[in-house]
Amino acid sequence: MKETIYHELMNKKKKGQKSFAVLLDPDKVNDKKIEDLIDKAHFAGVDYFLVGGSLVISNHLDEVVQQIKKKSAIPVILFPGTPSQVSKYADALLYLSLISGRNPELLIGQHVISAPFVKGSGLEIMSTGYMVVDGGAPTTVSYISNASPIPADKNEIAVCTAMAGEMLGMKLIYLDAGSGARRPVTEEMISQVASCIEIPLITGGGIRNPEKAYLNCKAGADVIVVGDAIEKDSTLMKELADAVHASPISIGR
Ligand code: 1GP
Repeated sequence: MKETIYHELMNKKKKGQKSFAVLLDPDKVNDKKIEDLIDKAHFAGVDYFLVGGSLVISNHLDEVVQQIKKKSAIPVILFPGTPSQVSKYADALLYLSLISGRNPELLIGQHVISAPFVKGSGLEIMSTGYMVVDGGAPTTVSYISNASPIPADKNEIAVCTAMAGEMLGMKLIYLDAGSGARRPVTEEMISQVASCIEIPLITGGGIRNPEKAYLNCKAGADVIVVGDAIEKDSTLMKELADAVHASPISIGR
């Protein structure tokens, strides 16, 4: 199985380099918007595009991915809300298991059904322990997943969940407060989780400004994902990317 992007993420982690990923929801972009986002992403030095959404209502995932690939060398990583969100034109897939929830379908059930299809896609598959943290309001992901998020102040639950995910063989942990979260995951939770795992840590959900992106990196996040804030104001992309790339190696790690 391919491991190109994962090797890159691990190498960056060893060197303390942080990555900035822009999340595109295929339901919320059109051709013109994608072109604009790609131009801005090149200018900003964005490391990855994540493509996906909790609900993909439209049917143009392939077209969105192909359009990005035609114009850009920035790797495209799928972040699927459902198993059908697979496009062979992407570079990699976050193979998510919702380890913060207790919904067996999202832990393993849907994976069993889609396994031959996913394997046949030829994508680089990165198994990801997906952890949803309470972001202050019900988000699409918590509603769709029918699973309670980890309470925002229960750092120890987040730590134990991430540790279990790593020991089960997951290659990445994604701490997510959900798209447009009122309250993003706290630096305290990020720092505690990061100090207990050796695999790369992705954080997202409600990150709206460069300061928060920077602080998350300082707390130990390896990849910062922003979707909603950039959808509302794409000029933020450069400042966010600069903040992530300027982040120091997190203390003690
Ligand atoms: C959502 O982590 C992602 O699953 C990104 O969140 O859209 O709030 O930036 P935002």
